[in-house]
Amino acid sequence: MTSRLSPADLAAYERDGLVIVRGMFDAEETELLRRAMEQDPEIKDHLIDRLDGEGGNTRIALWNRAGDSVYGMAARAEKMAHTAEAIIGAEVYHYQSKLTAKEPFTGGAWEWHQDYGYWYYNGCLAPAMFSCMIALDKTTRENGCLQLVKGSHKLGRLDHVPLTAGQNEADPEHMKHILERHEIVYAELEPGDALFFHCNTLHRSDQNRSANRRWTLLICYNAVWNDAYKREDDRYFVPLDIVPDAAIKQAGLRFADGSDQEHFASRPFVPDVTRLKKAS
Ligand SMILES: O=C(O)CCC(=O)C(=O)O
Repeated sequence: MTSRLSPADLAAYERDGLVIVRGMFDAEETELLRRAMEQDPEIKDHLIDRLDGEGGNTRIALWNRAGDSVYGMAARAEKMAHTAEAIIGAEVYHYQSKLTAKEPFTGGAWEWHQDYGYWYYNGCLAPAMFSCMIALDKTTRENGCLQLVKGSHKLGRLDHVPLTAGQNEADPEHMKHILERHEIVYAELEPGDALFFHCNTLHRSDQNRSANRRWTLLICYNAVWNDAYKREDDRYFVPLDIVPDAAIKQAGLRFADGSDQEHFASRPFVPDVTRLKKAS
């Protein structure tokens, strides 16, 4: 096992629902990932504008399979896969990857939500899932770094309500009380740092009003035993072909090959959270 989490890191993750690993990707690996996100024609072709309803915009690209590109290798590398297995305590598969690109001055905000507030609707029965946010640029309070509510993964899955066409938010009434009782952590990261956070950890981010770009790559894993029961959402179990860490640098600036091995998505998944109310 080449998990990058020490027993103390794992204990912190269990307690707080988040942990940061500094330098998860070294300078060369981070540069390859950054340039791939900037230059890969498949990423460019699948960029979607995610408007925040307040004039801001995050450009996102989403894909569901870890392929042979350099960013596929990052998701398949032993250091990521074994860290994921240590967090989940079982075999994992790649659930989704996402570029969230906040440009200077215009980058959009994200309101408080849990990823499991969305993923539950993909047919994953348990919150045995998490995200890893890899900083491609320095992330700061000024350029809209991720904010997380420490320990909120222990609150369970909250109700989410519609906010904009592309965004649901955690029940604002509960949020008011949660924020009175819990600390907010600002995930200020250097390029190559990785933030691991539980799928029930509440998180949000501010608009980027600064002159500095804030691009991050999110790689998400699910427990194999928690495979989505829905097949139409394209995030069901496909074995994770784990590769040595060296495969990232060996891939160099290898882009997607155009065969859609990655299963790029054409739109974000935003569940109709009013559905159950309508049915009753
Ligand atoms: O990139 C960000 O600031 C937020 C991303 C996020 O919350 C998500 O993808 O669920």
